[in-house]
Amino acid sequence: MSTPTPLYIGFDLSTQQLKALVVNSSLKVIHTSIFDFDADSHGFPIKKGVQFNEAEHEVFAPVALWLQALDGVLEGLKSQGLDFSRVKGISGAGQQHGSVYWGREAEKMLQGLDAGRGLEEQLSGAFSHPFSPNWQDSSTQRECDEFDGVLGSREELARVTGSKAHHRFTGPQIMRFQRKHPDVYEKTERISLVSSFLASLLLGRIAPFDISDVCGMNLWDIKKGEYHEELLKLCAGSFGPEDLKRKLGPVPEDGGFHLGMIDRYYVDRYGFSPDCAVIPSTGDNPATILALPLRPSDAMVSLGTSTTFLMSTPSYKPDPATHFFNHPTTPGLYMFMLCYKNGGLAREYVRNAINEKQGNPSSSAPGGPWANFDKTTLATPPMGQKLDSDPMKLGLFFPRPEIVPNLPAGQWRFTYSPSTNTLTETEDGWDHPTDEARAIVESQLLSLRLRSRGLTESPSVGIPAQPRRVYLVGGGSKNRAIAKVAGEVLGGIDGVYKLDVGDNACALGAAYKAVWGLEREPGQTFEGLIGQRWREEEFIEKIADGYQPEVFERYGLAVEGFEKMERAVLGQKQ
Ligand code: XUL
Repeated sequence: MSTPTPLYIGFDLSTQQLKALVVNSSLKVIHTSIFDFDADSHGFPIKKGVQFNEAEHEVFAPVALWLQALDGVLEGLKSQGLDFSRVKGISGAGQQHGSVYWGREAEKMLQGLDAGRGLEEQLSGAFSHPFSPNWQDSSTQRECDEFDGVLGSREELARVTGSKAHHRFTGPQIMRFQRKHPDVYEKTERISLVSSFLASLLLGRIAPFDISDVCGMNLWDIKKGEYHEELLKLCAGSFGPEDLKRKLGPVPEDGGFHLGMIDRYYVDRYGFSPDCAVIPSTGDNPATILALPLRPSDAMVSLGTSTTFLMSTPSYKPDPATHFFNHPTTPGLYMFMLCYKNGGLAREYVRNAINEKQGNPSSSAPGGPWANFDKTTLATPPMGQKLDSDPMKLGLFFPRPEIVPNLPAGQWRFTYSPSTNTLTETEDGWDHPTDEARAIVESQLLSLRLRSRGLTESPSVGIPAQPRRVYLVGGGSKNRAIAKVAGEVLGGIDGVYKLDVGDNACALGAAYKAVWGLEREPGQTFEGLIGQRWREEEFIEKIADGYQPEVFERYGLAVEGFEKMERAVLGQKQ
């Protein structure tokens, strides 16, 4: 009998669920198991995976919930008949920025797990604090102001750590925690990120941070590859930076590093092989760029409730409006990220207004409830310009307060004439809500083009800088009208593609990271190994043309008007 081929697990510990994806060495998905926090957990007063303290703008998750979920998701794989003994390696993705506070007995409890009893029962007492602050938390304005100020400016903080201070970033969160709960902080032996917490459970000891996810803390000096002393000092307050550094632990540089073998608990309880290796888990956004062999000039746009734009790039050009992280696998590369609060929800408002006016499309219409929105978008010329001499229609549509740029909820409509460089705030000439279908898609894409333009390169002489390919993932990637406009606005010399992995991109990226960590030849990059095994025809689909010179140039003029419009609106709010 031939030896069974190896399998790899990628976990995704996100806000609302824990998912496990099992792949083989050819990158094919064999099993998927999901533990949905609201639907499948018992004993936690959660809503969409989290709890709230609205008075203080706190959002947090009970850590014991995740213990219950890990056994639950493994039980799910067991009931599907997974032969755990074939699993050679595991990695994971965790919601970024969240922190877990371990008590003094944690290591002992992790090392003494009994396979006859569940993780929740045995580890609920391992934490000095039972909750993990969540990335949706916004309780840290005071701490953010201090972080932004301590090195002289937000620009300088962004230059050092890759981002200006953000409410959700772990440094400001830890700082507030140590102020609010000094006794608990004092009794905290170690602090994990959600990603390293997951790896710790699997290893049976506290795992180090991942080289990419550590950049979501506002504490890591990216260029120097070490914690920034002054930021540690600020964060730790009277407890001092040395104690905090010890609580945070070391950070191995290699994203494919073997942390060690899976804990005995999983061998005895589920039948894992004692030789199954644990590879560092990373953040969910860094894991997303590992769902395909993304090349440095490719862009990924994740069109979910919010919009994220991800690029892998050799250029480090930090700015307070954007994020830079170390690349999760490839030294010398960085992950560039834009993170918007308004994405799918904002488009849905316009879609509903259009359906109200035009009548709901039949449920069998291609595009479903989006049929009218799509038709209207495609029937409207770029920027609503019927004639070249017409002014461009540009707008901002934020049903929720936005981070990029930092503006309260609101809607603003303008016209812009590039020939005279005239920008006017007006609703004259706007046909509501018809003109808004194309305008909202353009508005979201123009913002991406504006903020990524310093990172793209010219593909060949005479062709303007742009991404090579644009990959769309997430719910909105099904929408062909958005794909078409994405190609027109962003370009993409090789076209616009859909990565057909549904909501699985981060778990898949984590599983691929495990494959790479275990099967790489010495010196072989992630992109090299995954690129060799990647079956393009099966995994992606070209859904729209990319670069079209005339319209790309026209949107180039629109970007200038768009930038002016943002500045005008920001000016009104000051
Ligand atoms: C990124 C961020 C979110 C979470 C979602 O900075 O806060 O995308 O990672 O889990």
